[in-house]
Amino acid sequence: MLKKLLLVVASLLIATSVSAFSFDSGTEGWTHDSGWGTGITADPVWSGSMDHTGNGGGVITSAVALQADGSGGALNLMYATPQDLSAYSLVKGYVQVDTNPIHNVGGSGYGIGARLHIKTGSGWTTYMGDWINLETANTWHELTLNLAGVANLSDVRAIGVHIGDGGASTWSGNLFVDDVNLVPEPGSLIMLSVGLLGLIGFAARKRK
Ligand SMILES: [Ca+2]
Repeated sequence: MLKKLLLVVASLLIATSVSAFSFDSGTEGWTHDSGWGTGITADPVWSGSMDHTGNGGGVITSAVALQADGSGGALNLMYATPQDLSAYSLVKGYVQVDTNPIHNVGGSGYGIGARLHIKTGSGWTTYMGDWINLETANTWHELTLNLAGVANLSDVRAIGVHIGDGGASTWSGNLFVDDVNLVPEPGSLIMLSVGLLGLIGFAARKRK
C-alpha cells in the first residue's frame, strides 16, 4: 500500500502535464476553423501511421495550401461547453509538416510557422503562442502557449493550432498535430503532492 502510494506521488511529479489530446484513437472532435483563412478547408483526419511519442498511437492530419495573402489556416476543438483551464499555466503541442517550405524568391524569406491558440470568454478573444518555424519537414516541433495573463481562463471556448506563412510565399503540404497537453500551475501540483504525502503519512501510521 505504502509503496503503491509512493509510486503514485513519484509518477505525478514526473508526469507534470495532462494529456488533453493524444489523438491515439481518433480526431477527438477537432475540426478545421472555417473562420480562419483559406489554408485549411477540410476537417482533419486520423492517421495511425505516426505518433509524436512513437507509441504507435496516432495523430490528426490535414492538407494545407497556404496562399501569399498571410491568412493561414487553423485546426481546433470548439468545446461544447466552455472549459475551466484556470488550474493550468501552459499549453503544449507538437506539429510537423511533410514538405520543406520553399522561400519566395524576392520575398521576405519567411518560411512557414505554427502556433497554439485558445479562445476565451463570450467575445471569443484569441490568445496565441509564439510562432515556431517549421523549416524542417518530418520533424516534430514543440509549440507552447503561456496562459499567464489570459483573461477568462475559466471560460475557454476553443483550443487549437494555427499554421501560416506570413504572406511571403505559397506552400502546400500536410500538417500533423499530436499531444496537445495542459501543464498544471506549479501551485496546484504542490497542493496535490502535499495532499498525497499526507495520505502516505496516514497509511504509514495505520501500518504500525
Ligand atoms: Ca498520439
